[in-house]
Amino acid sequence: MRYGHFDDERREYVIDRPDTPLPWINYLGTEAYFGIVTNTAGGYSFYRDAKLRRLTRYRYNNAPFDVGGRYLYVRDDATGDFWSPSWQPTQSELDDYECRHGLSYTRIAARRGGIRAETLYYVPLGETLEVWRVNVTNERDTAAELSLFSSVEFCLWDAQDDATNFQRNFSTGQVEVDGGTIYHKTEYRERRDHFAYFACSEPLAGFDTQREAFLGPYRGYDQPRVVEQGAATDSIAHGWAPIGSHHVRLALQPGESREVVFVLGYAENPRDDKFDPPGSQTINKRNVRPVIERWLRPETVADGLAALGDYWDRLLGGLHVTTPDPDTDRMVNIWNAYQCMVTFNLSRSASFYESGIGRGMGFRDSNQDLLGFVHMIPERARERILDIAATQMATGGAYHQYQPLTKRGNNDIGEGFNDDPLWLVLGVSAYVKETGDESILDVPVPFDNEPGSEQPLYEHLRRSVRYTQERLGPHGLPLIGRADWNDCLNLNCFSDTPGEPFQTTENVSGGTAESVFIAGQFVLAAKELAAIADLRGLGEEAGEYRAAAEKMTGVIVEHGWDGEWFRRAYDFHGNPIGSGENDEGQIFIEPQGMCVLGGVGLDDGLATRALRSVAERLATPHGIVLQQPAYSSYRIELGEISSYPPGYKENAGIFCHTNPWIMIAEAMVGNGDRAFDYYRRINPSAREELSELHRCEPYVYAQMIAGKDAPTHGEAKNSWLTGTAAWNFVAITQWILGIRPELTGLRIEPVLPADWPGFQATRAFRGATYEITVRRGAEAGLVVDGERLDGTVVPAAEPGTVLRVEVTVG
Ligand code: BGC
Ligand code: IFM
Repeated sequence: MRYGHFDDERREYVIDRPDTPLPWINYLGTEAYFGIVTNTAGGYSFYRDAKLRRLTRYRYNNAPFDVGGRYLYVRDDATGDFWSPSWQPTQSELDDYECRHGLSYTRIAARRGGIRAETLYYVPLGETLEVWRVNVTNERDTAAELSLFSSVEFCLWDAQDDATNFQRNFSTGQVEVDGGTIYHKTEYRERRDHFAYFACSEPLAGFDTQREAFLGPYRGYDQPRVVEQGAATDSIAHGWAPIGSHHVRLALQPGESREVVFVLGYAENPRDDKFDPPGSQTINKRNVRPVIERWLRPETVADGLAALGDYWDRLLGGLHVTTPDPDTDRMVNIWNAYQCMVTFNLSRSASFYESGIGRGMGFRDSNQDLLGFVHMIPERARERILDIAATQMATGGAYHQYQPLTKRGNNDIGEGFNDDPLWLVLGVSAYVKETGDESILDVPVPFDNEPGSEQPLYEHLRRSVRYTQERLGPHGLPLIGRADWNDCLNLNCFSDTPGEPFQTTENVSGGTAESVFIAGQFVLAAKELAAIADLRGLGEEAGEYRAAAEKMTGVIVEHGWDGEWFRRAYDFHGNPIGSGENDEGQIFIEPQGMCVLGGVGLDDGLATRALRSVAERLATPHGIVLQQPAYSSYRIELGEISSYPPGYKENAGIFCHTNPWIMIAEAMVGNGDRAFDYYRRINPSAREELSELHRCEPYVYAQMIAGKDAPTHGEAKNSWLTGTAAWNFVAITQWILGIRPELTGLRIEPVLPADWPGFQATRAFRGATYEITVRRGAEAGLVVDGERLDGTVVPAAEPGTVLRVEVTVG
């Protein structure tokens, strides 16, 4: 069953009933000001940092899940009937409802009793504000006297403090209302130099800024007293819960429409120019007033929306494919690319599953997000790489996370996830392959943001690789530390008293447990760095990296091979994990993917055997589970992985991030059928028909789908902010369709399903455009502008050129 459909022409997903199984969300904002918006106008907004600069409030773990947001109320002043044109929060019966989630905008339209209201929400490029454009139409054959009420609930900036520190916060709230604009200025008088504003294009019949006055005692947003009574109270918040609500009266003739614009924004004033007049308690509005006036004008709003469309045309224009599979096309051309951009912007901070008050930007996560994004905005990828690298330590180790606002390593999490540093090599390598910009390698970047410690970025990469080499365990495999990619595989839990294992934060990163996954990742990263070293004329050094990769490959084959698949790890006691010797957790997906990605097992048949084991033991119709058999009970020597019930998350869930590694590995061994089959199993668009089971949005990947051991097998969770987005994009575009940037040019080496006759693609690469046609033929070959080339790499062309590339695959 579906809850909507794709409108590919308009690049929208159209939801046609409001009661989706879970909130189906979208993101507003592309640069600094962001908002989450659900299909019922729920969600919240923030400036740069979802934790520290939260504009609007969200109450966590609420029931229903999706409550609190950018709510409007339409009231028929003749009858007193009022309703929400986004269904929530009044849940009034609607004659019509439609939500269109587009690229960085959402449009929600509804009709009741002959009145239609359509609201467009978006954040204009280059601004720190969001626009709500409401069109109210009287479709009756009689005149209508209506009231329109807006509402937002302000967050007192630090979202964590806002949700907990009531003894203080109930007394700090402050607002100002000036010329119909509501200014939220809590703590502006002392520790803050920023404020929020909420403005309306129409003359007001009234306003409210105190929640209690707007809602009335013991009422929620589903029945605000002010709306019920049809009259605002002009309340001014002193403490308690500042809100913003405008009351506009609309008299509409039959067929008449009225456009009302609301603008919610964020502004900062220089510290020495906060007040007007200086020394008063009144916000200086000189800078912000013209911005507000401009964005309240309908022409500006229309132009801003068009500019946003152009922006997405530009971003998505770099890769366009036409294949025999519409689900592939719409994910590659629109939604997967869009999700990559969103994950790049937000890392893992704010979604309906990430609270925005939890984690910062992940070192590991952001490097992987780059892989799906670098072809769209290379400049921002460059900037991100330099930010991430500056949080690396001189040892080569890395803070696991950093705060986006300060760009500083997050001490709460610290280091010791021993895979972290190697992701930097893979991220930088992807950037250089895409752009050809070697100059980034020479940029001086500090360690731990310490001024004076700057070294060229290339030196950071060296230290990343050395970090692994200096931390090898008893078998010569890399030490795992606190965990590797699998955060929940915590193998350094040991006991001082034999038979009584326990875990402390001191011992988790100090132990001797080893990771076959990191070993595979090391082989991959060392080979990538060797190629970069060659590029820099450091042939000898390149040779050392290749030798190190070869040596580690030998160690993997000797100690990491279990007979039919790659082992996962060795625990603190030296016992293998992910081995036929284990009673549970005999085979894990991660090393089967990552070792093959590193090239391990390609020439001796191990890769093929490992992949056959994946197909036999881990694959399900809903995707490939992380391991089997699931852990049936908690085991302290394995840590958090065994704390999840079987079938969920790292304990044998379908952890979608890992599936593309297997797709890539299958493509590497030439199995296009299996690669594409795995791709389709988790492609959200291909799962649209299963929406009742899948439950998450059909237009973006979720982190996890419940595995076969779970009673809810096939149900997705944690949509949007996941490395799944970038890796699936890489798997389908670079390995199955085979259009792969390399240091020397654009490789085109498709590994297609047998029943595909071919496909077409347009790919921008280093300023040139490649018009690619792939066909089946008896003899494989590559023809560029009529000339046959050896191999499968098209050398980088002059910027501005258009190349016609014809590829024949066997
Ligand atoms: C786990 C969390 C853990 C997080 C850290 C998640 O996959 O479920 O428990 O804290 O990773 O990144
Ligand atoms: O690899 C991690 C990621 O960094 C955060 N989410 C979970 C993944 C697997 O544990």
